[in-house]
Amino acid sequence: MNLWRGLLARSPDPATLPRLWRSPIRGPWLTSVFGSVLLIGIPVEFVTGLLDWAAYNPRLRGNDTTPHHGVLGFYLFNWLTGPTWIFRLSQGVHVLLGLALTPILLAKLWSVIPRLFAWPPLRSLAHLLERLSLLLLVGGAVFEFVTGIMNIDYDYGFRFSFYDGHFFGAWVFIAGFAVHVALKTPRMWRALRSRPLSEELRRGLSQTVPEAVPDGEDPRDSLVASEPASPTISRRGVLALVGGSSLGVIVLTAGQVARVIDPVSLLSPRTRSYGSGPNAFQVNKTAAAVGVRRSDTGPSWRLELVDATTGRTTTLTRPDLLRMSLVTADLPIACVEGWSTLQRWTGVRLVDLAALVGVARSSGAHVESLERNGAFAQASLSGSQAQAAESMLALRVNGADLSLDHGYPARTIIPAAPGVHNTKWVRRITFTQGSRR
Ligand SMILES: Nc1nc2c(c(=O)[nH]1)N[C@H]1C(S)=C(S)[C@@H](COP(=O)(O)O)O[C@H]1N2
Ligand SMILES: [Mo]
Repeated sequence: MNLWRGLLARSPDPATLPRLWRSPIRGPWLTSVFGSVLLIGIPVEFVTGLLDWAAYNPRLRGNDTTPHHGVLGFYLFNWLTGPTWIFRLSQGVHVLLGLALTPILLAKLWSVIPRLFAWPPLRSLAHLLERLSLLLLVGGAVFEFVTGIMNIDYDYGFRFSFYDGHFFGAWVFIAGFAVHVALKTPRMWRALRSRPLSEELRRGLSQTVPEAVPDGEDPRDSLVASEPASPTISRRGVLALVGGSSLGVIVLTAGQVARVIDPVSLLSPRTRSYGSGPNAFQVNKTAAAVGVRRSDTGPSWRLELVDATTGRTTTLTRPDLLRMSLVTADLPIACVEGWSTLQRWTGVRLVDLAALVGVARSSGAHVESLERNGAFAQASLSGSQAQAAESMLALRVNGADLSLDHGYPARTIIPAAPGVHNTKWVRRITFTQGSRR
């Protein structure tokens, strides 16, 4: 109690704080405009994020990079094998929208910053709970945006797994978000109705005056500055600035998702050149980076096929594989880091490989790489992925042999799956027998 009284006694002169935050355009209306965009955008981020996580098939052996997810895995379902662009879409939306929302999130935080320093910090139990939800909300938002952007940027500067952090962070963030929405939506509607957007867009700098403090609101609790400075930018100017930043981010980043506007994709770390020719497209990890040697992939390379139930095993050389009936399909690689690419792959169907060890209906497959320790050196596939007509062990791309960096001698290509399921430098595939009816 003494400590509390001491803190209150030390509280800064109430007259000095408002002077720090004097922008005349701060107010419930501006905050609500940014808030309404986030109100739509954040749930889309949450849903596409959960879909992306389901796409990893975290229940299958070796795929679960997020242990102890417990009840949070309640919604998991078998990821789709078509349409083939579906993961490209959900992942692309997640990354692009997340980047586009970043300037809006920053603007929203700027617009409420005086409230984050409100004094005294705690007044009642209800007030305490609201501040706690704000901690989850603001902390969660900043954490999710920072880890997401770092991941897109190849920058794994944090000590924990990106999957674990981004996944658990999303649940913390959405909890704070839900409380915040429940508390603030009525106020948001009122504020939005107080100044129609069309009218506001007609007001230039000279007509930019502070908002009125809403009826019944203590001026000390208001977003409206108590001692506003004269305006240096109109509200429509701020909206243009923030909206323009979002559009700019989309234009500069879309290249790595769609590769339609390569030369301007300045923000995309993956649009560096990969030379020319059939194998000139993104490489996630090079053979050298993961210690796969050319000698392991030469004539001595063998593909091992195993029936997990009977233990039956077959080995094949690359010429053996090339003599089998081959399929060609245009399939994307869509990486969680936000880039995707569509290429023409040629290889042997996984169903034909399963048949070689006597598995007519596989309920799953486990694919292992020559690579020894990497997190993506193996992947488990669901039954529907193992049986999909387009799932293949690719040997060639765009009419040429795979390059070493794209997985020579052979790699899996799974329709509609996240990039990590397209294991490079495959050495063994173990099929599980499906239950016979
Ligand atoms: N053995 C092995 N396979 C792998 C990876 C890896 O690091 N090692 N990376 C995966 C990831 S995350 C992606 S997005 C794709 C990228 O394929 P690419 O490098 O041919 O474009 O390969 C997948 N297959
Ligand atoms: Mo990836």
